[in-house]
Amino acid sequence: MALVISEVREQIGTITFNNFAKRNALSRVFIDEILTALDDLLAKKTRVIILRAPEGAKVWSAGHDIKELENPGRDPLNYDDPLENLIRAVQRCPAPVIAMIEGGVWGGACELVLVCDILIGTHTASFAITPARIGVPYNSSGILHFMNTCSMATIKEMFFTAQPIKAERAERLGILNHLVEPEDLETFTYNMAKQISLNSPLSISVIKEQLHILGNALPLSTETFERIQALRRLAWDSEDYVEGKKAFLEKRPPVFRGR
Ligand code: LCV
Repeated sequence: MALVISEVREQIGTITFNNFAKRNALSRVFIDEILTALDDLLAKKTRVIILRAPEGAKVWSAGHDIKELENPGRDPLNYDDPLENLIRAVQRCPAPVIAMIEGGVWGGACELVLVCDILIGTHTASFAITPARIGVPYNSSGILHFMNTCSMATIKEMFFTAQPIKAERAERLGILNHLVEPEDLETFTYNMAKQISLNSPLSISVIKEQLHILGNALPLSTETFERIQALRRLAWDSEDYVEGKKAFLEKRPPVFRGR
């Protein structure tokens, strides 16, 4: 069964996640299908791309497929991780990508929607970033994506509590561009997509890439980068990461010992 449904209407592409059994957990196979759909839509000169879960979804995406996380002792969010590839593909996509959100957005999926260009959701949308629930370190480019959206205090609360931010607060915090009624979600989203599709795609793609370049323009010395890697190794080498992954697979709360 296809894990994504892709369609085009008046130069507006829609990729619908269709992996409910795993709550749209972003596995390698699922991500490959999303990337193929993205390429196919761009080949068809689509001017706007919408990422969505099926109407009325309780879960937009459960985030990284925990079963596929690297084993403890290795970087679980390394540059070549499939989810990192998807995040970069969305950032580099010349067409604006709109995240149309109903339901919970978990873990790496929260970063995925933050790198989308516009977020439109209903009151069922929520946003949780969860490495602390699994005992993994997040990666620096990912943290920078949060820093480009929210205040440091909001980011610390999200990462430290690993608890969902509800839609109303997410709109106040600038995570959601628009919070709309469920019955208005499609019309509102497609009207905005239509407005964008009538503007200059070249101008939009250049401005999008300028924002991507300037948003990532945070100079780091090599020593600072190496210090960050050493810090991250403390977490991905920890017993806590072993426990976090094991607890998820055993469907029980983790017991972290801080080592
Ligand atoms: C694999 C899953 C998943 C899943 N992976 O349904 O950001 S970081 O650093 O943390 C990064 C590493 C990351 O993104 O980690 C993943 C973070 N995600 C989460 O912590 C969410 C974990 N999932 C849940 O809390 C629940 O599944 C939610 C609340 C999303 C949905 O709950 P619900 O009761 O509707 P189940 O939990 O029963 O899940 C249905 C099936 O989907 C699998 C889960 O193992 C189950 O599979 P089985 O039917 O084979 O048991 N599943 C859910 N999330 N992230 N698999």
